[in-house]
Amino acid sequence: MPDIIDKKPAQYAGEVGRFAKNLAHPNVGLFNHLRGISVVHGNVQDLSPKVRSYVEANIELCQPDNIHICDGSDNENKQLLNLLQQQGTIVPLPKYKNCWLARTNPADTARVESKTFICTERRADTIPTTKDGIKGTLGNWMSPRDMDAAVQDRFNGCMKGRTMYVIPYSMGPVGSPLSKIGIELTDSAYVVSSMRVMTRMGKPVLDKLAQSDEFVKCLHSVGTPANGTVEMASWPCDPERTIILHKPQNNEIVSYGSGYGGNSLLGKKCFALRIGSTIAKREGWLAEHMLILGITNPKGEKRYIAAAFPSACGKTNLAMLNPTLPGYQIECVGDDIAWMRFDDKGQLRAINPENGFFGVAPGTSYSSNPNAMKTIFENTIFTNVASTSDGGVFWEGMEDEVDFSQIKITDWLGKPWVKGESKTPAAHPNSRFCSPAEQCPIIDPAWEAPEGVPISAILFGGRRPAGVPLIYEARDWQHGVFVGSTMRSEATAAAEHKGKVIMHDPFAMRPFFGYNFGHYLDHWLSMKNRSTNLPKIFHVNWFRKDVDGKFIWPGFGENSRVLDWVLRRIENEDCATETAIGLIPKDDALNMQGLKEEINMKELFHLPKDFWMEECFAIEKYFKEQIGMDLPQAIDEELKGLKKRVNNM
Ligand code: OXD
Ligand code: MN
Repeated sequence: MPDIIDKKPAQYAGEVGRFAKNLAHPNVGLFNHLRGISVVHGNVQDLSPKVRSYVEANIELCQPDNIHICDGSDNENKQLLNLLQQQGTIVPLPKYKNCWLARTNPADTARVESKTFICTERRADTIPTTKDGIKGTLGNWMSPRDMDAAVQDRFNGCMKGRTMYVIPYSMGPVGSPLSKIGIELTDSAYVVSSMRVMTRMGKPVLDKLAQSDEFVKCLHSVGTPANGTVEMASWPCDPERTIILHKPQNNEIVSYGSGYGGNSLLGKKCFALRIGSTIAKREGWLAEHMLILGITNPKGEKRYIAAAFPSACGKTNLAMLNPTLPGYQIECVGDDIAWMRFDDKGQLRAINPENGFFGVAPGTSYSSNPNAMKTIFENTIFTNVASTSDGGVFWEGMEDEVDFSQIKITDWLGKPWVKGESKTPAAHPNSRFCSPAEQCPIIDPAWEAPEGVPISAILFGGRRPAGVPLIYEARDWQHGVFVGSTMRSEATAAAEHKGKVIMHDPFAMRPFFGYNFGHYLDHWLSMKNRSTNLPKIFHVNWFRKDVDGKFIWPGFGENSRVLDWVLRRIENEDCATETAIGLIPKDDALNMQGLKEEINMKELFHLPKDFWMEECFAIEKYFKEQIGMDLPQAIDEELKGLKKRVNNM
């Protein structure tokens, strides 16, 4: 009996000739674990020995029926989309070109932070040691033994009857010295099609691996619940036993039970942030939850800015901003993740490791983000948005786009939805579009530059309804690191948290740290020795509300006025004034030219002493309870300094 059976399902018929060649290859004899497995797509000889043994080991564990080695071609993608359609996972959206709608199992709609673990020998390498009785909120730890048991428990035979896809992918442009490679093994064709959008995927990556053989190991299965209903389901998943595991020591990710983006597209949060931050620590760079934008002023001077905001706080909107300030132009490098390192001249340079946008749909409209709207109606997979009777999509925020007298809406659960009558949202609040970045009309010409773009400023921000001004500038790098560590924001729908509680979300990385946050702060602080030309650090808050609960600042395109001030500060223009918390614009220093609305600037920049005393207290408590002994002394000193200045306000 041959090791590999030549069994081609109908949808792979066109590939038979190539497989026949594979089967004749003498190397096939090496694949002892492939006994009885069909290679239904691709060429096993294209896998480097290290990749091959990773695949083999997981074939033995997961016992799939078929192997599909992804080449990233259009043809392959078409076949997969057909398959997904046959399975009922996606439906076409005929109103647009090559767009699809996936409806997930309603129990699988967001990242599951409580089931996400970092696995190290010592707990203290993963999370700070919290005080007795205090639940840590800076990540979850698991021992290697428990991880092995969790994997064995879930993955043994979990792909029986299914196809294992082998996805070779690059985070960052293939071949850039700042890029890294991953191999994701998954039993989900939805994951393959989405990874093709979100990463550079396929043959060029395998070719690259033939030279270097370094890759992050990513194993994913949608899972097989005990009741065995999985094969019937259009969205197979196993929410009860979902688990997302990371082992930094092995550059390894294992994810089970969820098909939802952040849990299953392993290049994104799991690799580019969690494992990425551990690699970055080892290699002396930064892997951050940040958008990257280029901004050109009316004089034609261009700067790049990176900005960290918690999930679903408008990173995509800022990254694609249409400036209202005349003569300014913004171009987008990335909307979610930045990999940054200092070059040999001390210039911080960033790449966007992703290849697409996995953006939150609700709230996206021609008025809030016209550039996103011009990006997402081609070659896009929508997930959990509502659909329209004319073959399109709908979500909260798109009301002006739809003629409700003509068009019927079906909500994300597949039920009829009537504007003004239905009590539940039409689209899930965490519904997404997954679109190629190159389609963005303002994609930056240097967005794929292998050397990255030079970063002149870093912004931190969050949703703060009270007390926090529109913008303030950190006094220096160390103070800026402190500002990042004190970030707080209202909870959003991106994960499983409920309600409008103000959560601490340092560096917008709380769900994404790959190692002990105290050590992460040390790492950020150590960057100051790498350059004499450090970027300036700022904190922004577009979300301050007045006493009537209305936003004081109009936001969106008007945020260009804030960026203009940032640019002028980068040039050291004397347009800032010291306050207890940092530097804010001098009176009249923000360019308000052409702004029609009357803005209460006093209220926008007011620093209530009692609020800031309370804030210092909350930060101190947070540091003591959550970071404890791991808090760097420099950060403690910054807190003391802030308290003193606030006291003297
Ligand atoms: C995201 C997130 O999906 O931060 O980008 O949750
Ligand atoms: Mn994000």
